[in-house]
Amino acid sequence: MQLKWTAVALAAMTLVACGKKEEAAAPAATPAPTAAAPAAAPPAESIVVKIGHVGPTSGAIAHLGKDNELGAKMAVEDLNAKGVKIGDKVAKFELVAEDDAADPKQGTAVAQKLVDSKVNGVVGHLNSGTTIPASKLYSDAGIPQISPSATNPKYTRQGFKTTFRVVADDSQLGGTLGKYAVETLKAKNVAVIDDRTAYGQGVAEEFEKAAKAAGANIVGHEFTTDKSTDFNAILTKLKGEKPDVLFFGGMDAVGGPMLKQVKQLGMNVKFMGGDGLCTGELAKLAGDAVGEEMVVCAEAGGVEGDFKQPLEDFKTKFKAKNGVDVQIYAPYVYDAVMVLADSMARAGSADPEKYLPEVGKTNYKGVTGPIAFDEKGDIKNGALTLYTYKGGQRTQIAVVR
Ligand code: ABU
Repeated sequence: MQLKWTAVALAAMTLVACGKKEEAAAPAATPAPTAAAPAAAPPAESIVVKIGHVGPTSGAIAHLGKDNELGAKMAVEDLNAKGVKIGDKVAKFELVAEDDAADPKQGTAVAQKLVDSKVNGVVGHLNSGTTIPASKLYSDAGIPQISPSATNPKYTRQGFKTTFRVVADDSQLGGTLGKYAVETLKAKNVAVIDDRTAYGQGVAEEFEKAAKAAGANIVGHEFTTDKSTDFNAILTKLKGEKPDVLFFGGMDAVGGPMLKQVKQLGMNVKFMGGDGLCTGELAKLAGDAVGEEMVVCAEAGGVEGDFKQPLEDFKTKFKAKNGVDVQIYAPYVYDAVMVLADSMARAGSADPEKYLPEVGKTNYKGVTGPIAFDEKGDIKNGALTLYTYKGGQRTQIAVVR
């Protein structure tokens, strides 16, 4: 029986279930036997389903890793509260959370740990630089992996059957932002900086390609690292080229301090970036330098119409439960866990070999919108949400496809 997971997830969140009616097979309460009624069937046998989650919960982007991990924790709690049957057994979901510190070596070390502990599926990692090398280990072990945030296209283009992604990729992010810089912001001269990570370099190259194709001059492309704090030399060099737009390929932990130095140098630019920049934390990291509509960035997902309310409700519940706002990808992590559970329920098995084919057939309405995968494992018809910052708050500009 195919469980309708919109109902499962959203009922657990006391949300409207988007028209889905079928009930999850929650374990029934066992009534006491009476003289008039025969004894009820014994409670169904249970199985433990281990969901591995990996993100950087230490280091400069720990705020993002923790955001992701909290999304996974909420999904597991909601699944257990609802009660889910896989085959004829009641599933008890367990979260096995690991920290990769956004470091590729630590990423493969913890991936091997998850493989050795025989997790049934993995959600993660957060960074492309950790997700791509780790994906080989999960693929060799036949364990389905869904990344909620790694956007480098290579992740799903390695020929592995086990790799899936619930967000758009860097070609969409960089491509859309490049076009937006020229067509909407009317940029003529564009400068680029990237942090040389799999994500930062990839998204910056896609941005540059699209901006150039739309007619912009690329007046400079400089490089930094994901640990740098002083950007004066490269910013001074780029300032001399008088760019209208400065695009940064990298994460908020570097982008925030960079933005402060852009302001100190008196550079008159729109500061653009991909999803790694586009977090709630950026306003804190950059302080006043985040400016009023000076930053334009994009999240690699987006909802419209009837799908807006479930996402808003998720964010409200997240805040109430965890005392902090969603940074960016917690709802995508939540949905990725639900997609694994949905696939197991449809397969009637949590054995990775048995349920992996069902992941590819996913047709799930989550809190981040409809989720189905193409032949590579990428989300079909992925959206982006463009944001700016006003009054220190991340503020939506538009959802684009
Ligand atoms: N997509 C931005 C953050 C994660 C990554 O792809 O490295």
